Formats: sequence, structure tokens, C-alpha cells
Amino acid sequence: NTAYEALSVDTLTQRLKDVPALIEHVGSDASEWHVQEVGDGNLNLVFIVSGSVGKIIVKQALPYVRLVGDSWPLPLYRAFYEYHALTRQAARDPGAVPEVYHFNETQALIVMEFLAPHVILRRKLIAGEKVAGLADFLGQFCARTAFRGSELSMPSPDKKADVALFAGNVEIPAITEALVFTDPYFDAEMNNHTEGLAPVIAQLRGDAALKIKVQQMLQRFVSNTETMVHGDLHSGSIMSTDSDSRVIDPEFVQYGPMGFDIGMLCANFLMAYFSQPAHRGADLSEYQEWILEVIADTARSFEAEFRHLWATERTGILYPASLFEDQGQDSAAACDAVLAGIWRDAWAVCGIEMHRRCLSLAHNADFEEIADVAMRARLEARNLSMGAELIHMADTIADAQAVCALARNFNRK
Ligand code: SR1
Ligand code: MG
Repeated sequence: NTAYEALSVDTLTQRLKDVPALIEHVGSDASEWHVQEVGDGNLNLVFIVSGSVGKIIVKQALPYVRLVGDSWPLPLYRAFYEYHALTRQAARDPGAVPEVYHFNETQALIVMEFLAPHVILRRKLIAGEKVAGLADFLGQFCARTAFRGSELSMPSPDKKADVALFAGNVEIPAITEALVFTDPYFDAEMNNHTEGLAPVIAQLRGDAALKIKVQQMLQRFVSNTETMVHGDLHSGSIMSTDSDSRVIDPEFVQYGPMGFDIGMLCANFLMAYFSQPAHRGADLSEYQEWILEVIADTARSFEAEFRHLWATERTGILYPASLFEDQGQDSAAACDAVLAGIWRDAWAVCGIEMHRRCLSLAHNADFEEIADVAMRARLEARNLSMGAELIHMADTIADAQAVCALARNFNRK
């Protein structure tokens, strides 16, 4: 149990050569191991270790925000929460997340399955590649984790214990509270934005009703512990082949509103949609329509799976069957009401995520890789305006099809 020390390409083999999980999955002859650091995220070290048996991923937390440097310290304990999130997600949606082989709390290190030939979904979306089964997979993942992590399914004492456990993850949700819900709406120190966006930013920041709605959503995010959310479910947290997908990287886990993950996810598809004119050629509109189809089908799959779990797995304290069926009533209306609340949160979160990726610290490659600044500003402005519309209309949006129709309108502006 030696003190924490960040791994490097040069030290990893020596330090991990006796760990049984690596011997099993990489090979017993450590002199043959090949180590590569491939982390391109904002926070952690990520290594691929290859050997005669196969490859594994070693993910290690750094004691600071990698994107910013050691001026922004961040607790190592986030690896503990990520590990526990992965085990719960694996139980709640088997096969949806990489298998964990080993966890070392002191070293803030998780050894897990190497996914191949999966690549980060964001890269596929920028490249205009389709992924079969994506919407079904994501809709089911969001529904299963939302439902099975809540009192709709969990015994109340287990749920309370889990909420207490994850409540220790303080600084990571604080990043979301600031970067996602707050910084975009004022001139925060770490903000940056594309030149040319000043008029639309002035409009957003001058809209008091909008800021009230965002703060109401932040209040729900910090105080509503409905279920265990992934907490950072963007297209960089999904790895896909042409026909298989997995969810990775749940270090932003917390107990929060059921609509949080699916809202953030839809935002990232919408940003992929709005950025496409800068990335695609002749098949632009066909690919953009495919992205909208993924949004609509993800929503459909989410609802179908949620209703299925409602009918077959409602074993918690919420909406017990005895309240309904005993009197010959159908609980479907109650399920409709729960889903309506989830979507109200989801569309508000969706709009907020669309704002923060263009206005606060951590932008996304979909827009950042657009070299033509004027074009980037035009596409980001469409995205920002639609985000505002979603936040304002979150309570009244009929369904995901209506969101897709809205996106088509903003895409023409
Ligand atoms: C300082 S961390 C910035 C962002 O990276 C993560 O992936 C989260 O999205 C976070 O908001
Ligand atoms: Mg991440």
C-alpha cells in the first residue's frame, strides 16, 4: 500500500507487473509488455498495455485537472466513485460498460477491458459514420440505470445507503455545478468562446427568465437524488464500432434527476447535428437526418424500456402495485406522469449542455475542430439559440420528434 504516485509509460510495467489481472489479461512475461498513454480527456491518465495474451486499459486519476494543470487540484477519490459506478452500471445494464479487472484505491487506478475495435463515438459522428443499434442501446442504458437506481426498484434502505456513499463525491459534481449550470451565463474567468458570438451571448445573459430556469434546474441537480446518474454522458463517454456500443467513464457519477443523462446525451447529438455542415460533403442532409433519427429512436427506446421495467420490476416503495391493481386500476397513467417529469428535466439539461460546450471551459471537438472561425460561429449560434428555446420550452415540448423539428428550423437560420 505505497503512497499514490502517477504512472508513466516508463514506470507502469515495473509497478504493475505482479498484479494478477494484468498477468491474466496481458501476459505473464512483463518484459514483452508494450505501454502507450492515450488519454485525451480533460482529467486522467489512460494507458493501453499490450502483451502476448491481449490488451487492457489502465486508467489512473491525476491529483489535478489535466486540462488546466496543477493550479486546479482535484481529489483522487473520484476513482473510487468511478469504480463503484461501473459495478452498479454493470449490474443494472449487463454488458453496457467495460468489465473491471482490478481496482487500487490508493493509486486511484482502475484496470479494465480494452474495447476493440471501438472508437470514441464523437469521432465517428464527426467523420459521418453510422452505428447500428446505437439508439436502442443508449435508450435502454438510460432507462435501466435510471429505473434500477431509484426507489422504483431498489429497496429503500439500499438506496439511502448508496446515496450516502456517493454523496462523498463532492468536487466532481461541483465542476458540473459551475461549468455546466453557472459559468455560461456570466463572464466567468475560465470561459472562452468563438469570435463572433457576442450578440447571441448578450441575448442569453440578458434573459433573466432563462437564467431563472437554469437555476431551477441546478437546484434539482444538487438536491434531487432520484437515481444514480452517469453524470457526463456525452459522445466522448461512449465507444462504438459499426454495430456495438459501450458507455465508459462514469467518474461524474452522483445521485441526481432521472432525466439528466438522457438530456445531456441528446444535447451532444444535437451539437453533432449542428456542426455537420463543417464536416460533411454531399451526403450532409442524409447524415444530419440520421443523427435526428438517433435522437428520436433513443427517446422511443428509453420510454419503451422504462414502461417495460415499470410493468415488470416495480419492486420499490414508489407507486406500489397495491395502490393501483387492488382497485382494478391501471398504473400506466402514473408511469406517464413520471416520464413527463423526466422529459421536463431532460430537455432543460439538454439546452444547458448545448450552451456550456460553446461558452464555458470544456468545449467539444464537434465545434472546436472547425477551422473556419466565421462558420464555427454561425453553427454555434444556431446551437446556442436552440439551447435557449429548449430551456424555455422544456415544460411543454411534446416529444423528441418536436425537438428534431426544432433542430431542422434552427439549422436553416
Ligand atoms: C474540468 S473538467 C471539464 C469537463 O470534462 C469532463 O468530461 C466533464 O464534461 C467536465 O465538465
Ligand atoms: Mg470524461
